Amino acid sequence: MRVINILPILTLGISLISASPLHPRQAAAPPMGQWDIVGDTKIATMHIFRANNKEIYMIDKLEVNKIKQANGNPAISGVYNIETNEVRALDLTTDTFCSAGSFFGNGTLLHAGGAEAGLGYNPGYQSVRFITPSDPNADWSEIPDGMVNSRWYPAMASLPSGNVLIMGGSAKGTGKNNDAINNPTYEIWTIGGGQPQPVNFPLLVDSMPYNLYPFLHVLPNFDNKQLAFVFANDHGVVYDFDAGVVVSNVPKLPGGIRSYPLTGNSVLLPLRPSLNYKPVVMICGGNTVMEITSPALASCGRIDPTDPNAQWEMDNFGGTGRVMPDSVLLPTGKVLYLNGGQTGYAGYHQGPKDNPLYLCDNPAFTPFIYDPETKEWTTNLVPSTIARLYHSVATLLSDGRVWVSGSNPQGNVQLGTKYPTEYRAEMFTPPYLQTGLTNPVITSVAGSTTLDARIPVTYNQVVEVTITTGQVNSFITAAVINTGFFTHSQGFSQRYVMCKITSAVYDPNNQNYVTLNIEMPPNPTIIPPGPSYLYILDNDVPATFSVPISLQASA
Ligand SMILES: *[C@@H]1O[C@H](CO)[C@@H](O)[C@H](O)[C@H]1NC(C)=O
Ligand SMILES: [Cu+2]
Repeated sequence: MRVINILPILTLGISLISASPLHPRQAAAPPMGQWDIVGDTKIATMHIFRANNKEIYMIDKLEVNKIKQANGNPAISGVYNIETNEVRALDLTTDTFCSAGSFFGNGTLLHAGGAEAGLGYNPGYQSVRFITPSDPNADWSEIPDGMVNSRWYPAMASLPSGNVLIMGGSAKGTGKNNDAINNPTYEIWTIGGGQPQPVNFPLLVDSMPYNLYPFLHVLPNFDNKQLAFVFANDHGVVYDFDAGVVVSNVPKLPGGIRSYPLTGNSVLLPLRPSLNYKPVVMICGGNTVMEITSPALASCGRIDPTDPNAQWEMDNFGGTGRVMPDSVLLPTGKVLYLNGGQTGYAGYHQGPKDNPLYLCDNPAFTPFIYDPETKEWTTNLVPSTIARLYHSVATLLSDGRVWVSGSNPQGNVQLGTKYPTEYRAEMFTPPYLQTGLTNPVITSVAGSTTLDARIPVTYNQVVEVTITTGQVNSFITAAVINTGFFTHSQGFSQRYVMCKITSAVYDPNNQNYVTLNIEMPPNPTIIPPGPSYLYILDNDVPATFSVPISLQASA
């Protein structure tokens, strides 16, 4: 008889290993993972988000991309179909250059900010834009002067209320921020509400000039509070967005500067019921000075910002300095770091196209995988062949692969240069899909066998999920993942919550059929309402696809 193991929540082994330096793998081991060039994005992918199991929404800045929108202007936004590798152009009227996005709890994405007019487009500095990917032929609607003031390089987050936070930015495109253009405020867009008023946010004054695209993570709690960790330059705060007060200051992160143009990466590590959803933030990479030859930071710091004695625990960034790294939370609860370069900082190249001087060079071709539990780095992964520098992105797919695109360190499309405007879409297959073990298949969720439309679930709901397994000794785990909105090394609202599996029963007539009871996250501070995905894994091998769900504030 086959044995089905589920994660024993209360006895989950918690690693007690303290900060470990590198654990080099055997030199002889062949590198793991696989890269495939899969398609042509036709639009440079400065910003992307995945909207369902087959579509990635792409947003660029104003430039003459390969396709046009309906009115004949060059398209700057489109939908990439992962199954067909085809692109559908979307219609915009304002410039989206260095903007941000996040979902409302109702399934509409709010996108905000941008820059000056051109190519038939209006200015986008104050624009807000809405799109509901579940609509047939979804397209943008815009309010060009939606925001009271301008935001280029703002950060955004979905809040526990289902509303969307927009924070910071500057009134103009700039190499680094300055007081004349700084916008040290935030605003909260509410479902059904009108234009919000900006609120002052002092961290964005005292972190000058390195405060653009501040890092922003909503923090779990059991007090129904809208708390977030906000970090810019080399320090951060915990802030209460209902009370409008700083709850605590977090110590300075040593090593250098982590925000644009010395861009590092910040990720909220997976939240686990066994650790009572203790939030640990990991910030990696960046640089010390805006110099082309300056080696990127090879350090990471991790911290629980809610700990009253919060201290940074420093780690080595897998042994390689990186500026502009992207991080993708994998279904296994590990973090994939990829893209970026090993020297310099973010920005366009200097000099002519024929003889450009790139601000960031020495591309980091090899992805790393970080295990937040053991603190080990897996670095013997196959390198990509494509440089992914300024304006490159990556996102997790439904089947556990990672889609990677972009790189465009110039103001206008340039092809045939050392680091061109990059239109090749690439797929990274992580080692967990190369084990030879059979992927589980999800066959129903909450009684529904239609698994490509979002299934509504509520907090704490115990959801019945049926799967088929093909492994001899199954070990089933489950997680809810918000795959986030990616731009400029940021994964806005990206989150991973491991789920309790309260029971697993297999069909006596067919040992491959298993019925699971999976408990959804306990409240909207753990993961805000709106679109997410339910991933099921068997011995760390993800199901053939994950199921789009929609977390609802109430039944
Ligand atoms: C969600 O709320 C936003 C903000 O009020 C609104 O623009 C959008 O139309 C709503 N979406 C749906 C699907 O109701
Ligand atoms: Cu940019």
